[in-house]
This record gives sequence, structure tokens and C-alpha cells, in this order.
Amino acid sequence: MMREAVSDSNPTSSPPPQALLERLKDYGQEDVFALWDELSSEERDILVKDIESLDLSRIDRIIRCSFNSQGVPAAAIEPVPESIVSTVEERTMEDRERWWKMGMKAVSEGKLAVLLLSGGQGTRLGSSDPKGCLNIGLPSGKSLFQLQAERILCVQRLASQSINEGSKTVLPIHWYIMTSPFTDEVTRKYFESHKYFGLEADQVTFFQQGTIPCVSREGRFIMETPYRVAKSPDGNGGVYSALKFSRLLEDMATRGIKYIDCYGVDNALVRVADPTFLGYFIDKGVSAAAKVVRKAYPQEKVGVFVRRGKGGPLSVVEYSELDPSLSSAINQQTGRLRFCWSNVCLHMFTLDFLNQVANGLEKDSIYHLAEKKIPSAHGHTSGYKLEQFIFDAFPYAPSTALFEVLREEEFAPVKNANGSNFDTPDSARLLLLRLHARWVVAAGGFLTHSVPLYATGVEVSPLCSYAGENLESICRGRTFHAPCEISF
Ligand code: UD2
Repeated sequence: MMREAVSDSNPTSSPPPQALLERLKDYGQEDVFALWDELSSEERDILVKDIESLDLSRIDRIIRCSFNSQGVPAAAIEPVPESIVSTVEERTMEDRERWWKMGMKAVSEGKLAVLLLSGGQGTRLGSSDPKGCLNIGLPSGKSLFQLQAERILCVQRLASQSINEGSKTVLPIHWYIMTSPFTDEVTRKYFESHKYFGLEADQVTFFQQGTIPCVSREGRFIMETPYRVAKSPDGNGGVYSALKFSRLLEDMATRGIKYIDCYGVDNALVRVADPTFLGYFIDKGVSAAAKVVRKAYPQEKVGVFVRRGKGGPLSVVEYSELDPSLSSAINQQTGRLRFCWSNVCLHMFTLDFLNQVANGLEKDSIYHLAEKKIPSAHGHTSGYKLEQFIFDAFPYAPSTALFEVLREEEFAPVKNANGSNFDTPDSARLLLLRLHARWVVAAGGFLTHSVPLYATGVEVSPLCSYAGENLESICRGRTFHAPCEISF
């Protein structure tokens, strides 16, 4: 007998899949089926597939561990001992040259990879494009991605020159770029359409970080629509599990990579693949290091490095989690902020350490709970996004070091739309143009103006100079008129 085609003309008749409903009940998440009867059969299929894509036991463990840790008073925090900070003041020219040479040697031996954290949504910027695509208004019109790609090219060229007078080219520096579902497609297309800014396509590897359901204050999944769970990227600390699950840690090992320079995309002055920082890191022989700048003011939206308890591990307390009384506390001896060493999302890790963290962080499953208004089937709902932070790894590090850099040389964050008070494309452009103006004058060049606020200026292409070096032959005795880009 022919079975009549099952035409689900009356979808309300079929209940949710029983086994899936039972599993959801095990974790108290059965409410995702609350609107089942109102869904069409197509919407029901979407919802079932969405739930089946979730690792419910892992997500439940993360929610429970993260909510439970909320109640536990954090260990008292202490400022980091000055002994673990390499300050600009104490650094000699000999130190810099030695570290630069050590870093260049490691780069020329193919031991360095660059890891870019680029999964964030540019919500504060008011742009839907990935931040790396942003043009901050430089004379060259270059985007943050292009500036960073060209800085990698420059380090490659300098490394080639540093061995046997450039007789052979060095292995290209591999660039791992973490995206999220919000940034992946546009980022890949942007690189393809710009021919990877002169890099080899196969020296760039894109990979996606994970997403995790947004939850209510009671830890229940929030529904973005009646048939889809609201999810958000799992934080820049999602990089560890993303590297593990995408088997890129093995890829790094296969390439002979020992050191990974990890940074945030939204810093116009970032010194990608910095040989000096790499040399310092190798010289210190630590597992994890970070560049730090002195905090500019108590409310600055930067994490601060701390010790958790007497002699405890090095940690970072994010600006969103630091008690205001502590962020304003003053060290009576120095008159400076008690917690003054700011995290600026510029990190260096050994590959061994990344392997250790990828397993450790996963085991602890403690995520930060960011209280947000979550778009949901019932309008904006108060709830939590769960995220891990890249610096959550530091307490796992057997040895760490902090490397002070000057804000005006290496930290120009782009966080807010122009017109805001700080950390805008305009402020980042101004910092970069002021730095490059200093480079040009130091190299014997002349400028016909100082850089007026938010206007234009003289820009030095990263293909020409990484940190102001090798500009004499181009600049000496010449006068430069803004706007212009000094390039080969
Ligand atoms: C980050 C730092 C903060 C300070 C500040 C300085 C963290 C957790 N906080 O704060 O301590 O250094 O920058 O500018 O690093 N990202 C992802 N996936 C995500 C979320 C973010 O890849 O799920 C990337 C993002 O694209 C950016 C970086 O991580 O490159 C920092 O992210 P953010 O802008 O959300 O962090 P912010 O400014 O709150």
C-alpha cells in the first residue's frame, strides 16, 4: 500500500522530538520549545537543528560554573610587583638592540606567528563592518588591516636583510586571523579583494571563534526568535578553544612556530610581529608576556594587571569588573594610580603555553557574564552574554613578564565613533600622524606644519619604516607638505 505523503498541514499536531525535549529538561532549558505550537513545520526544523547544533552538556557546565563563580568573592588583588615590569625608563639602547637582533633571528628562522583577534562587533563604532576594514582617514586611506599587513611585510623584509645581507628571503610570517560569524565573510572577501595587501594568500589562515547562547538572569537560553536561540561570540578568550578545535595548534607545530604574537585589531599603532618584544620575550624565557602602558586616568576602559592575593598569579581585571574605588586608588609613595599597568591587548605566548591553556581554560569553564539588553522574541531582554577574555590565560602561566611601551608610540585604540571624547578614528589618526611627524623630523626631514587637531599630516608607509628606522635616505633635507604618505 502506498504511504501517503506526510503533509504536515496541521503542524500543531506533532509534539517536539521527545528525546531532544528530555535532554533539554535535563539542563532546565525546555522553555526553548515554549512556542512550539505556534511554529510552522519549517520553523520547527530550524529550531530542532539549532538545538542539535549546541553542545548542551558543555554549555550547561559553562553556565553553572560561571554563575557559581559569581558568588565567590574574588581573592584580594594587589598591584603587580615592579620587578616583573620592564620599564621604558630602565631600558638601555643596548637592551633594545640585543632584543631586536634576537627577535629578528627568531623571525628569520620561522619561529614567530601572528594571531589577530578580529571577531568583535564594531557596535561602539556604529559600523557593521569588521573593525579591521576601517579607514581612519590617513592620507593613504589605508585600513587597519592594510596597516597591519604592511607591518608584517616590513618585518619580513628587515629579517631578510638581517641574515647574510638579504641574500635569501625568510619564510613568510604566518598570520592567523580569528573571526566570528559577525565578521568572517566580510573579512575574507576584504582580504581577497585587496590581494592580501601584498602578502601570500597561503600565509594567512582565517578561523572562526565559537558562539554561546545568551542567557537570562536565571541561566535560561534567551530566544532571539521563536525558533532560534540568541547567541553571541564567546569572547576573545574563545581563541584558545577555537585554535584547539580547528587543529591550528598542530598547524603551528608543523610550521615550526614557537612564539605567537597576539593582538587586538583596533589599535592603529600596533607593532605587529614586533622583533624587540619578541627578543625580550625569548630573553626572559617566559610562557606569556604582555605589553603594558601606564593607565591614563582611573576610568580608562582598559584592563589592569594585578596579582591575586599575596604572591598569587598574575591576572588582569577588566575595566568592567574593577571596583571604582580600586581604579582610583593612589600609591602614596609614587603618587601614581595603585593599579597603573594597563592591558592593551598586546600579548606574546609560547606555543607550548597555548596548548596548555586550550585544555586548562576548557576544564574550568568559567566565563565572564556581561550584562546586556539582548534582542529577543519578546523585545530587548535583560540577560548575559558569556565570554572568555584572552588574558584569562595569564593565571595559568608558569612564568610571565610585562613590557612597558609608550602609549604615543604603540597604543591608539579605535573604539568609538568620531565625535566621542576618546578612542575614535580621529584620535587614532592624530596619534599616528604625530608619531610619524617625529620620525620624519628625527630623520632630518622638514614639515611645513605641525599636525592640527583632527586634520591631516605626513604619514610614513609601514613598507618604508617599521618604527622610524631607515628614513634618513628618504627624508634628509626634504620638506614634506601635508597631506602626504612617504613610501618607497
Ligand atoms: C579590550 C581589552 C581591554 C583593553 C582594551 C584596550 C580584552 C578582553 N579587553 O577591551 O583590557 O586592552 O581592549 O583597547 O581584551 N574580540 C574578538 N572576539 C570577541 C570579542 C572581541 O576577537 O568575541 C577582539 C576584538 O575584535 C578586538 C579585541 O578582541 O580586536 C578587543 O575586543 P573589544 O574591543 O571588545 O575589547 P574592549 O575594547 O572592551
